[in-house]
Amino acid sequence: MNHDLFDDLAPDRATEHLMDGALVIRQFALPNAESLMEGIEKVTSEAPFRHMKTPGGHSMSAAMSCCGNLGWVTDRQGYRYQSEDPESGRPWPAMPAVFRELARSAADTAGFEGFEPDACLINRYQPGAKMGLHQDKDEEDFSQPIVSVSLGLPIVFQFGGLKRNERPMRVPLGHGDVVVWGGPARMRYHGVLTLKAGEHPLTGGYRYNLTFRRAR
Ligand code: MD3
Ligand code: FE
Repeated sequence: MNHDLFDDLAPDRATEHLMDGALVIRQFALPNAESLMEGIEKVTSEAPFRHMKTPGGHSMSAAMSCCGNLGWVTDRQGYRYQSEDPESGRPWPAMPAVFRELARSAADTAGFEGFEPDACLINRYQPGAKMGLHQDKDEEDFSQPIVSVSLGLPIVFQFGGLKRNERPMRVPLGHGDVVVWGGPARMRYHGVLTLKAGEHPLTGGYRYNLTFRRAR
């Protein structure tokens, strides 16, 4: 369904189809933004943000942490999901209820009913941080969507094709914006451009991104 006609009337629930399978729900997370930030603080007090190493040995410019039954990790061995934080050897922190419920209701809105994420990756961008074009393919079932939640400073998101060489489209993502990526959009290349410096009343000099996944 396309709600473009109502975007001016209901700016708090405006949706845009980027393309088949990708639904942007502008400011969907705004009512929960403070609770989400408290969740991020709780999770990262137990599993602190860190700059993980790619298999190639480079440090990622975004700092990451995870919560839920599984967390995504990268190191010299490769990319994978695992149930323990490699820094502590302990299970990842529990996924806060507000995280789970928001991801489920965004997925419902996009037509993916009953989404039950078992992993939430938390990315924190400081000015200068970016994420190059990549595919998310470490999950077992690509028929499950991914839900992303942006908080704090705005960034330009890049959304490409199924091959790395397809020219990506650029979409600005701001505080509270939620995107559901499923169906034919699920395997597209994507990334974000370099974060510009700024100050946000809730997140200070950072942008946070939560991605909810069904890893297994
Ligand atoms: C499209 N994060 O964590 S969120 C990632 O802003 C990641 O931190 C970016 O890419 C960020 O893997 C982009 C939007 C996003 C997330 C997952 C996707 C778009 C996606 C998976 C498939 C297609
Ligand atoms: Fe990704």
